[in-house]
Amino acid sequence: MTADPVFRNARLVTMAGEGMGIIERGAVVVAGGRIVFAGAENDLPTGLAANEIIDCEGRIVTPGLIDCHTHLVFGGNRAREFEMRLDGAGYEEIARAGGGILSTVRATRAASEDELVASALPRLDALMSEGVTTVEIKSGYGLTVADEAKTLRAARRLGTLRSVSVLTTALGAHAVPPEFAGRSGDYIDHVIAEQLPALVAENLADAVDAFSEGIAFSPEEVDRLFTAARRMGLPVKLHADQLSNLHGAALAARHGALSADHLEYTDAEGAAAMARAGTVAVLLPGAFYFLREKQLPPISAFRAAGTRMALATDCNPGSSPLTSPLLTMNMAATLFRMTVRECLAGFTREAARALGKLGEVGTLEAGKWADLAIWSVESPAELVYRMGFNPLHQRIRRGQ
Ligand code: DI6
Ligand code: FE
Repeated sequence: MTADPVFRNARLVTMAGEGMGIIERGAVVVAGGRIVFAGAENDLPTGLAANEIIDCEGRIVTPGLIDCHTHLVFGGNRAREFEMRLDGAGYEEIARAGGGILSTVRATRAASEDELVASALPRLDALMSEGVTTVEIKSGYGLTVADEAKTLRAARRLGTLRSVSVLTTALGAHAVPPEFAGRSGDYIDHVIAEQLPALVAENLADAVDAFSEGIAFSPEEVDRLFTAARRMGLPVKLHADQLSNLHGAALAARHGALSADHLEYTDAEGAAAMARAGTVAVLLPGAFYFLREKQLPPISAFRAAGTRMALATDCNPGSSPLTSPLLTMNMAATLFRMTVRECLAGFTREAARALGKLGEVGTLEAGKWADLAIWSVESPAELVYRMGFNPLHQRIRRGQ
C-alpha cells in the first residue's frame, strides 16, 4: 500500500447535496482508502507532511462513476439478431419466436464460468476506462440454479480481477426458460423455492430483480417473488414499464424497491408512488436508443414528484450493447432532455442511492470511499456534451 494521497489543485464536482457541489480550488485528503477531507484548499487540515501530494493541475474531479444496472456477464452476442431487426423483425417478435433473451440463455448455459469471466472482462475494462469504480451485475441468462450461480460467481470474480466494486443482482425472473414454457407461475415458484435459497446460501446475491412485461412476468408473479425475496432479507428492484404500462413503477414502490428501471411507459401516479417510497428511477437511454423506442420516460413527472433519477448503461447483448457511461449521459441529455446536473448525478449520487450505497460512495464527502475520476476537461458539461471521446485522466479507487 502506497502512502495516502492528497489531491490538490482540483476543480471538485463533489455532487454533495442536491446540485453538483462545485469547489473551484479544491483538495481531497485520503486516509485508509477513505476521504477524510474534501473541500477548498484554503481549508486544508494542517500536518499532512507524510502524504503523497498529487497536483491535479486544475482538472475536474468527480466521484468515481457508478453503473447501477448492467447485464455484463453473458455468453455469445446478438449481432445476428441486430441484422434481423435491420431487415424489419421486431424485438418482441424475435423474443416470442425463441430468439432474444433465450438465445443468450443458450449461449450462457453452454459457457463455463471461466469463459463468462473472459468474455465479460473487456466490457468491464471499457466501463472502467471511463471512470467507473462501482458496477452492478445481474444474472438472468442462466435461469437454472447452476447457471444463475455460475453467472453470479463470474460476476463476483470480476471484482477480484479488477480494482472495482461489484454488486450482484439475481435476475432469475428475466425470462421463462424453455423447460417451463407456458408455465411462468411454476417457474416463479422454482425461483422462490430453489434458485434464491441456493444463491443466498452461497452469498451470491446482493439484491433481486425481475422483468415485468407481456413477454416476461406478470405483476402478480413479481409481487409473489418480491414478497419472498424480502422475507429472505434481500432488497428488490424491477425492470418496469419498458414496453408497456403494467404499473410496474407502483408495484416496485409498494415493495419499497431500491429502484425501478426503464420506465418509458410509467404514468404520473407511478412516478409519485416512487417518490413517496424513495424508489429511484433508473433511466436507460441506451436501450431506448437501440430499440428505437418512441415513448419517452416521464422525466417531467419525475421532476415534479421529486423522484430521484439515476442513469445506467444497461449493458446487455440484446437491447443495449453499450459500455460507455459518457455516451449514456449524452444520450440522456439529447434524447431525454436531462440536464448536465441530472446526468452527472445519475452516474454518481443517484446511482449510489439506487444501489443502497449512498453512505459509502457516490459523492466526494468525508467518510466515503476515495473513489474518484479525474478528467482533462474544464467544465462538467464537457463530460455530457462530447460523443465518442474519453477525457479520463486517472481513475482512483479507494485512494489507489
Ligand atoms: N430489458 C432489457 O432491455 C434487457 N432485459 C430486460 O429485461 C434486454 C435483455 C436482452 O434482450 O437480452
Ligand atoms: Fe436491464
